[in-house]
Amino acid sequence: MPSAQSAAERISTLRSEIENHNYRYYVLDEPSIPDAEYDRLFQELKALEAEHPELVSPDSPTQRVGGAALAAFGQVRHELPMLSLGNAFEEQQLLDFDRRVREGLDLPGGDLFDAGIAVDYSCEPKLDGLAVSLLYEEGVLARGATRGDGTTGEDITANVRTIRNIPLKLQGKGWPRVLEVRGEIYMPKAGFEALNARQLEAGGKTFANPRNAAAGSLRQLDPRITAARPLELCVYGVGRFEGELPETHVAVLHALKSWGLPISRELRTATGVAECLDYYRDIGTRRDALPYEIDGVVFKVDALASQRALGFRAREPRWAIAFKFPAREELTELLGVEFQVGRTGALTPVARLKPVQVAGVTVANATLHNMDEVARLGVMIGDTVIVRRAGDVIPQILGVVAERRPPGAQPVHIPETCPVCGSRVERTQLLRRSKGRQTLSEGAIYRCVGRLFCRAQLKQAIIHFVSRRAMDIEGLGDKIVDQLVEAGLVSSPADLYCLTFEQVRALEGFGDVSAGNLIAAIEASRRPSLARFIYALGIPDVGEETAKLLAKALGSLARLQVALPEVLTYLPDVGAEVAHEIHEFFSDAHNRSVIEQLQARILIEEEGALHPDYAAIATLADLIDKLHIPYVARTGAQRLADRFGSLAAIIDADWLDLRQVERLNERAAQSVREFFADSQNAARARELEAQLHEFGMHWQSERRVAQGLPLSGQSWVLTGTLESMPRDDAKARLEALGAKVAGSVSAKTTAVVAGPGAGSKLAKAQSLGVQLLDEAQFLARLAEWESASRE
Ligand code: D41
Repeated sequence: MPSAQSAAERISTLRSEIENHNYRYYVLDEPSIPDAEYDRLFQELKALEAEHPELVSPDSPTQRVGGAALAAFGQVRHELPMLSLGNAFEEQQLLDFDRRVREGLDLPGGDLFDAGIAVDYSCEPKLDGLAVSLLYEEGVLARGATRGDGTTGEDITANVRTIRNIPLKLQGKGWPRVLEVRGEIYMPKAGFEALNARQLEAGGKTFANPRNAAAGSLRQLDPRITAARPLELCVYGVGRFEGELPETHVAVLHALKSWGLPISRELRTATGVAECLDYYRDIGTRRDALPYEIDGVVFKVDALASQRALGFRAREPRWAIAFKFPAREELTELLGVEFQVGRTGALTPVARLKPVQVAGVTVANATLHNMDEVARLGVMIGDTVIVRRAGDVIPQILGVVAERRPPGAQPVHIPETCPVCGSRVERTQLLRRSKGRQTLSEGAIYRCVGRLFCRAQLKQAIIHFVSRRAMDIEGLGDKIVDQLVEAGLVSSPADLYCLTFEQVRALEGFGDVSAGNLIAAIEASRRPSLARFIYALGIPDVGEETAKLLAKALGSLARLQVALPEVLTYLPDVGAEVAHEIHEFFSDAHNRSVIEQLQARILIEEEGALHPDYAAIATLADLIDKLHIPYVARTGAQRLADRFGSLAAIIDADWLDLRQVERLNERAAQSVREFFADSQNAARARELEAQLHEFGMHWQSERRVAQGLPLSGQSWVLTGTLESMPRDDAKARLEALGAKVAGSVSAKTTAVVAGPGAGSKLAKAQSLGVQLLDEAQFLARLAEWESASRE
């Protein structure tokens, strides 16, 4: 037990160590210790502070989790007003700015090619967030405030304390005794995506863009909410200070960085306006790749003496200007909604817009994703909507301007019949599980039931079937697929293999050579691997990775075709929904007949045998669990398995036997009895057991996977970029330790390694509470396990 004295010393050491690691991590971007080590220091500090509450101080790193909620924000008067920034939207406006600067400084003139006497400018990206002021007194964060109207803002001290890259104490020495810094609080793109995914999952409101998300997160009266939001600070200037600072803007920012404050990694100096333009263009080309949203760049006269000489006009400094990028969001009118039919028959609502220029491109269509999205946006035909176009992605509708809804606005309805083939449109069912029971609920996706009778689905199915990663029929592009279908030559993928040279030759645009090439390419695709073939079938939710897994695990198409959905879920990475889709696909008579025709015309290369990795992994408890007996969860299933040892014994068990199962409650016991009293259920259970046997997936009392390797039986997911090694290497190293590396996150996932740029998988892992590791933590663990397994 440390004495109060030594506890105080240790607390102080821990705090400065942690602050120092934060600085290396957030400001220098050079993590100095593995995250696991950081966590240990942090936990030790927390424990010590819990023992000695009198030693807790607001600048302790443990205080970032957010304290008590406020009733309202206080007001803060900025002693030095927070100025606004003038804007330039065109090159000429920037040249005019530079001319005014030089005139103001009495420098001889020049032009774009002859700079005259060029001015040094600092260049920074213009972050799209919220301007704030942070006050450090004696190096300790004393107050945080929003910019407000520039004169008065709101006191958000409790909230800014929760932001990880804001130092609670300044590092190093030489900082002014009083130092007010100014910067932008923003939400990085990845954090924004993850937050929205989380909000959606939790039924909360989503944010239209990272800026709104940052504003909404900062304006929380409860700092614990802010603490859970991925906000960051970037400092771009200094307000009030008492002490010494360097004499140029860039040098000031570097000094701030040395004191632990985060500044832009893109900060540069430019000599003359021509170099400013180079900077603008360079950042413009990298805009999409930056991890945060920017809406332009900011140029500032670098010499502070020149800044003072230039002064301000109204509330704008004469020495700074924002050169904006073209806006990515514009307003326009929603003229109508059409429905596109995809490969699986899913109807996608597509917005028809009054054409509008967005970032230099005319936008007339935008995706609305699905009917849930339509409902979430609350969008009606006739509405004024906010459209966004970024990079190459399909334009999106972000929201509706409610005040501008015209009187005649019409709701968006899903059509009752397919707009392409006239078949019925059905709402998809989602599998859900609650209280151990599997139920179907209404999904957001509507599908045309026409399958390959629907031309839209047929064309998409064939485009997918012939694609490079599927059957890889070279030269069979979308346009030719269209021609083949329209000419009535192809009404299923199987028909491709009956095409003749003469039929192709007769199509518009074909000659002897091209027709011959196409026939040869089709010919060359007649011996696909099982994995390619499964992928080519285009089963909903079965991507390339899942197809490979199914091929490897089951070894034959025949086995896949008859596999019960429960049996499929024994495979890693195959969840109940995917299993359901596979089963549905092969239950469809038309699909079966197309496959039969295909099998007569091509030769699928099958392994035949079941892969040993996937055999003998089932346990009796797993099997019982998969029966989804109401009120019997995984632990209940385990207890039944332990007590009875075989499925037959459980089916035959009477009430007394069941009541004797330790710690199985009465309701569960009752439910088991009722379940097996239904002969269909009993038959289904026996069928499942028989199929597992047939497939060689015998259960054992203990999971065989518990043997040997440190990660046996674990399922890992890698997402985002890894900086220290290619992803394939990481995968190989995990596999060498016995883990499986899966392509998607599920409740079965052991851990997710998330690098920069991680998006939906990270969000899913967070929502499922799956263990998350960053690269540093991952590397540390890998090293531990690898050395353990060498011993
Ligand atoms: O990144 C920004 N959003 C940014 C904003 C920046 N890099 N520099 C800025 N510099 C200033 C002056 C020149 C007035 C110190 C700013 C802003 N102002 C600003 N942000 C919001 C209002 C003004």
